[in-house]
Amino acid sequence: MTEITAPKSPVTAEQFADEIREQLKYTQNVTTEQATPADVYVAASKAVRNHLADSWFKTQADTVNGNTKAVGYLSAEFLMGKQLRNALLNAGLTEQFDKAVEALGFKVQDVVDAEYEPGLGNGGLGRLAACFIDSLASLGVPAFGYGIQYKYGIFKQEFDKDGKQVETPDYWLANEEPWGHIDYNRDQKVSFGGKVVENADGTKTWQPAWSVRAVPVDYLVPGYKSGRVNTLRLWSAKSYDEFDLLAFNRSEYMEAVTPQVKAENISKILYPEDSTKVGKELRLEQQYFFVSASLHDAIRVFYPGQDKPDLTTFPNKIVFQLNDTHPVIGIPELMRILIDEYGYDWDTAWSITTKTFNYTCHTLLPEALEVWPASLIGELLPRHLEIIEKINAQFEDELKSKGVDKNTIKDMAIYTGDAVRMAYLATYGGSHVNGVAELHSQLLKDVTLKNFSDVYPDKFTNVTNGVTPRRFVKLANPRLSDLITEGLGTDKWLSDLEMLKGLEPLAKDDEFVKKFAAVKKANKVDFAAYAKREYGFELDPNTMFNTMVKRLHEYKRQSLKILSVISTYADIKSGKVKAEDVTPRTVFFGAKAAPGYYLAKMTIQLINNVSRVVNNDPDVKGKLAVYFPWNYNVRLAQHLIPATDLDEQISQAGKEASGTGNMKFALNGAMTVGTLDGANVEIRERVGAENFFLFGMTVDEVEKKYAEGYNPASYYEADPRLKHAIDMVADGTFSNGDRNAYSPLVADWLTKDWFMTLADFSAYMDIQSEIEALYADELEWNRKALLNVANSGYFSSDRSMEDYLERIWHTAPLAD
Ligand code: 26Q
Repeated sequence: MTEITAPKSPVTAEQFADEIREQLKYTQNVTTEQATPADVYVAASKAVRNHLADSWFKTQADTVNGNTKAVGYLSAEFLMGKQLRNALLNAGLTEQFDKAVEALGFKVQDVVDAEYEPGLGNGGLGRLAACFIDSLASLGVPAFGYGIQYKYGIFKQEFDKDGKQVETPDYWLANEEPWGHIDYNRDQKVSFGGKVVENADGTKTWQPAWSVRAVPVDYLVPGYKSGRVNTLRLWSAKSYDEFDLLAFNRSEYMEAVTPQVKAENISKILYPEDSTKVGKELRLEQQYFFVSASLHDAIRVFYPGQDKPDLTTFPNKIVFQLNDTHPVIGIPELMRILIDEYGYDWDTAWSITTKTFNYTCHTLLPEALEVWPASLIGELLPRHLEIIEKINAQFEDELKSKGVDKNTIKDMAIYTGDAVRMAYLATYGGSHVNGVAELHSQLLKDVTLKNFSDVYPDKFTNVTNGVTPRRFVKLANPRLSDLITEGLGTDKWLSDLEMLKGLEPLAKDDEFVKKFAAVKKANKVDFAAYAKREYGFELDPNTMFNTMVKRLHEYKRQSLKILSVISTYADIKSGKVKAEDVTPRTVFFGAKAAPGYYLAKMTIQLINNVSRVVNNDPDVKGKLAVYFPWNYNVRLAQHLIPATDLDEQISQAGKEASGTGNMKFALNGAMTVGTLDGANVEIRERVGAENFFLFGMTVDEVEKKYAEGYNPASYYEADPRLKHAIDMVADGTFSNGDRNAYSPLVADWLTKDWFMTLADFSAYMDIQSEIEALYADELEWNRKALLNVANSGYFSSDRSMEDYLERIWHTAPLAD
């Protein structure tokens, strides 16, 4: 066995400064005098990475040699956020870094600002994956994150002069990126197309038409105070033939690079979330690409140098979690590997495969469940289509033998002859299926996957999402973190978040509540400075900061929020509410819309134009302002969440699987206005109904209304506030008199309104009045906000991971 050295011991600030100097000199090749903040950022990052190297090697060795099963988290998205501050925190080098940078003659802020955030995810699902791998490392559980190193992440969002969203490519690798290490020597070959031939002995051979080289880029995932460093392995697609020499000799330059372009296209771009079916060939190529490479990689890691490994032990070595349906092609791929590459029989292969995989569902919208045309799978992965057909046949037999009726069997088909339903394949091909909040998991069982839960009730479970307190409290909100530590007399809460409960008695202590209020105020002042610097906004930190940040989607109902803002604007302007009765408010929106999502993009345009009109109207100055900082990302979240007084979680009940922003806001001492949806339900249960602003229809009421036949126009007619707000959108108030600018949006509200924004409007306006009344009492507001913090410890992703360990993965941390 190789000798594993102990982790590098912490260093002094002087020593760390020397390490940065050394990196500057020998790897950046600049003198300290020549260096820019960006050079220092790269040098310091590499120095921190070096500090983590020994722990990384030791964790890898223990993972392979230890007797604990590892976790493989397969995800098309990892929305990591910036790395430097997090790595410093977990390496115990924060103070040394701050002092060293000063000693080198730089400003800490400039150095930290030089880091560019990788946007390798769309939103909740990708950020959840990042929180989970942070928590696994912090708990000391051996784990691999497996995904794709997209060359272009989620698009950069800008707004044009009309307030429309403009998407530009986000080339995040334009400058040196010190965190990922590309490992050309641990590559994998991934093949596509061609045909399947039957051999004389009845076995099958897939003869693919083309192959791609999958090269891993490794990111270290340091645990907080665990001494463990796990691996995030993101695959990058390269071509085997750099260019086609034959074509090149004929001087056909463009043709010569075609195979290279085709191969490298696979990891070129992240699909911007589209909750409707997008049957794109490239998307399937991406999914198969990273999943095939990852499964082969796991075999390489756990059976090093073995030609004929005993893969019946594979499920004891590693358990794979499928993050939504995106990696579900892994099920037929593992079957193929076991049967075609290692010669196992079908039943043995099936037994290994079903023990290896579990599936997490993140949606309730049936249209968001992936379904692939069989013809596409047949063309791209002909052997996999055969395997899927056979899985489906076996499944039908199993259902028959269980006495399931014919029609139900048909409804449950994994393979319909035309299409492959990935969620069904995942449910049958894995051991467990989980939703991401109690309500969501219940609805999965009762509605979305009801037939499956009837036949396989034991497969279904819940694991409520969580967020990492290291990034979203400690790093994002150092003031609150210090106050919590002061209140609890220890900082152990950062790895045991339920300890926040100890703050509960302090909610009775007015002095402590005042300190808590002062933290929020200081964060708002900070955010105002940040927003001035980054966006040129002039914010008033003496107003209520009211925030709605999340992807733009009809079901999330940004429309409800903007209609209420319009209504408030109209009331103040007309003098209907007296100036002295208005609670001054600054409303923030942050949201990207999928580039092809017409109504979502129009909603963005409307919000921007409401912002323009309201912010320039002297009649409401100091009372109401609306800001839409563009390009919402993890960095902006870390600045805005700690500065927020009131958070909006106002999706139609039964549509938001969980939400994780809601948890981040509660942990940072914001109050929530929300519906009984997703994890809101559990947040409210924990923080107490009296500390949560609930409004709107429940899931049952929504269902009833759909059944009765929903008529949005009747709500428009019944509530004059709503009518007036919609009329203002229609009459050109927010489009320089153009009455057509928003007509598709207005028409949708009045005739369809699928997510019942109009039906919930009155309740929403009423709760806003209650909110304003409470906000007027600063001490009471902050007492309640503090109780939100004290009772949100459950929403740590450490707890989520413990639930997965117990309910799904059946594994444990490594021994020391
Ligand atoms: C699918 C097919 C083709 C192209 C893109 C996609 C695609 C990509 C991303 C579909 C969905 C997503 C992302 C979904 C997502 O972020 N869901 C959210 O997951 C969170 C974590 O569990 C929950 O908190 C949110 O409620 C849920 O909306």
